[in-house]
Amino acid sequence: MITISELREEILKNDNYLLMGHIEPDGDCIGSLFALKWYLDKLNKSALVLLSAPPEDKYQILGISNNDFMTFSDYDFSKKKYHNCIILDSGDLERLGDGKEFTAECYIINIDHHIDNPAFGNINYIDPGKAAVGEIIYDLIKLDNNHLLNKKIAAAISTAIIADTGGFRYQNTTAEVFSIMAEMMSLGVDIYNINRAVFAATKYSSVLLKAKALLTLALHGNGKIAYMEVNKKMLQEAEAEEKEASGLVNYARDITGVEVGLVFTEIEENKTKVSLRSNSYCPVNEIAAYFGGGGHLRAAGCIINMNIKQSQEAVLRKVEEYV
Ligand SMILES: [Mn+2]
Repeated sequence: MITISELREEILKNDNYLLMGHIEPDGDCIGSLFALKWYLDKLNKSALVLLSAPPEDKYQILGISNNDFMTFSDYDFSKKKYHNCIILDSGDLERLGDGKEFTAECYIINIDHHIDNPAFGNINYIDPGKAAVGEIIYDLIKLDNNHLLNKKIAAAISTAIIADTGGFRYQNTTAEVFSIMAEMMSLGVDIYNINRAVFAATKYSSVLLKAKALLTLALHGNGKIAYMEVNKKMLQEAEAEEKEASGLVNYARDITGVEVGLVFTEIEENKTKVSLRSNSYCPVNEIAAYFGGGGHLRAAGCIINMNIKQSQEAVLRKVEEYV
């Protein structure tokens, strides 16, 4: 792998960057995209963050302006072509969703921390030892001897790290993470309110969906596997969007004695999204990969072309082999 200094050299070689991350962007994705964008601004490099939709309201705390990004629908591909693209936090190119087409003729710099990233870029900087891509952006910015790091960039880096460490609760929380966060706080970043924005600000529809999903909670494999489902009817009744089901898997994983938590979400009648989380030993990224997905050792996902019940049977059988 190239070094962080070599990564910086590569980035400095070009200008006019398209910055993209995975669809349904989480805090690491949003935080690292805008931290990198504002850093490139300071280097007098032009960069556009391209998103499938405007950032969720909770990220308003970062002070993202409408000039900082564009969405797929308002981006006129025929008018301005980008030749250089930096892709963040995306385990593979498919994670860009419809955004993949915008990268077709681009020279791609791929910056990520997913262990199973196939190095799809022309330049790849993949470090699974980093808790968040935000940590890699921090390392990059630090090469410029501090003077480019300001409170706004620090808040974006903090959001990335807080999101991907689950507020410093996951196994990826290292001494390095705390040392970065101490520095971010000394720059005046409001950690309390970022934490609240990322984890505590919950919509009524999300809570209603949680109530419905929890009623389906079941144990399997001598209590080592806990799973629940989210179907279309529940989404409709709660007036919730599918992405609001994303945090539910933690409730399954956090049950005493459980090693693997699973949520099965109905996308279409014969298309089911599976979220997998583990606590201490099960490599859920292997299980997700078996079904065509991927992720991290303790957090992974896949989409299976079967209905919810069939998907449950297939995945539970596979997880049993591990617990
Ligand atoms: Mn991430």
